[in-house]
Amino acid sequence: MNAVSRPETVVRGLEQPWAAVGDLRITGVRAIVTAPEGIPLVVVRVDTNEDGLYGLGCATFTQRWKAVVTYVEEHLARLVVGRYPGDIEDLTRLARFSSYWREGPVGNNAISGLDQALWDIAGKRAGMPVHELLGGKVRAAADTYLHASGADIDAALSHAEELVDAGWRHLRLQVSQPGRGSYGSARLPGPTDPEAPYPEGWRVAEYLRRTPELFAAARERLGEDVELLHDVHSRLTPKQAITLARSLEPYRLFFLEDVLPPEHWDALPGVRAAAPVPIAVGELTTSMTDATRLVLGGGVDLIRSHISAIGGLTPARKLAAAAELVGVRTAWHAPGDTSPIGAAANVALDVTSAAFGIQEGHVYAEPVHKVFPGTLRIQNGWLVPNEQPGWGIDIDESAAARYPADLSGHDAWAAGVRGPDGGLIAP
Ligand code: GCO
Ligand code: MG
Repeated sequence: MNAVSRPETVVRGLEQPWAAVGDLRITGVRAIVTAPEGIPLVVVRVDTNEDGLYGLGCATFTQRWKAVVTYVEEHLARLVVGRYPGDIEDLTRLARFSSYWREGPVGNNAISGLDQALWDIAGKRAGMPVHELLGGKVRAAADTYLHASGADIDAALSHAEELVDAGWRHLRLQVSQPGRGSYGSARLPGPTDPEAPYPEGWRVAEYLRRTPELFAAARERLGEDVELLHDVHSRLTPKQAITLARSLEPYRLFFLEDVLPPEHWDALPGVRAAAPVPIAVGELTTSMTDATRLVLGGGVDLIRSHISAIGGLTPARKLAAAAELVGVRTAWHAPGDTSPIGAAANVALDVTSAAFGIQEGHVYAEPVHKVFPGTLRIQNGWLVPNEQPGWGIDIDESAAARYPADLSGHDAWAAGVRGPDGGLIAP
């Protein structure tokens, strides 16, 4: 057994624990924040002592991106600098255990950035795309869904028709309602109830009435073939969720998302058993424990994790394997607040997992492609992974610097959903 090289830069007690393969070492870990679409994206870059060999990983937690940067640069980097970058599992476990109180979205996003960067480095060293490191394809491409919405039902369906014409086979439909709290569609000006203590309050009764109307009109106008999805966005009680699901039965939804907030996920098995539509939950999972309980607990038909919020590719591939074993399907979260690196990690899972259900898609604006050369482009509704080594995506840091991030506007919206009585509603 050759002597273990113990470079000085590693935190005492965290030296390379076994003989590393050769002299390759991590020399730096730093976060890069950029907002080419106005949405703060966080990417971690891991540098090594091999000239030109570095990796990129997604650590995007839009609402608390400053905390993630601090976690990466002040806490995480020192734990892994000096280590051999091939020990991905050990390095991410060490990163998780080192905070003692582990899990949570800030730490998991930071660790995801490290994790996905190490997978990128592994692919570059092997000369293989990440999906081949994961065992290779079980499908050529990932089918995607996009968001269609409108201030009223007609506008939402006109948007949907445009996306069908552009090649999408799966559409998430959302429609506004008066007041401040509409999710996934434009805010309608004006009060819902001028006499109410909070005149712009979001009214659940109006939502429960308007949503089946939207889908009845959708089937009328779009026909039976298109797959229709809807995001409740954590707004209902278990009974309201069952009422909504039953009202939507005639319209054959592909999935009904986030029917309950995380605080009430224990009620999901009962809701799912009573709901005549597939239930998709999970973007709000902030630990592997949460996500695994959803997959194994009988509460979901599709798991929706934002994979950087559960720690990155390494945990998410285990979650996909668990889903495969129990007949749950994957539908990874990936709207605009997922970086192109994170989107590529989703697709690597999509094309290598038999549990694939659907992939949330986002059509990145051109500035994103300038900042992240190699960003995947959805073609006719399909996402095909790069065949380049690693992710096949780089970052142009000077371009990234042209889009400084401010504090995300989404947190103002997420803290601003109130009912007519003024009470805060889960966003
Ligand atoms: C979705 C999500 C998003 C979230 C957003 C939070 O299904 O895509 O619900 O729309 O609201 O990612 O930052
Ligand atoms: Mg959602």
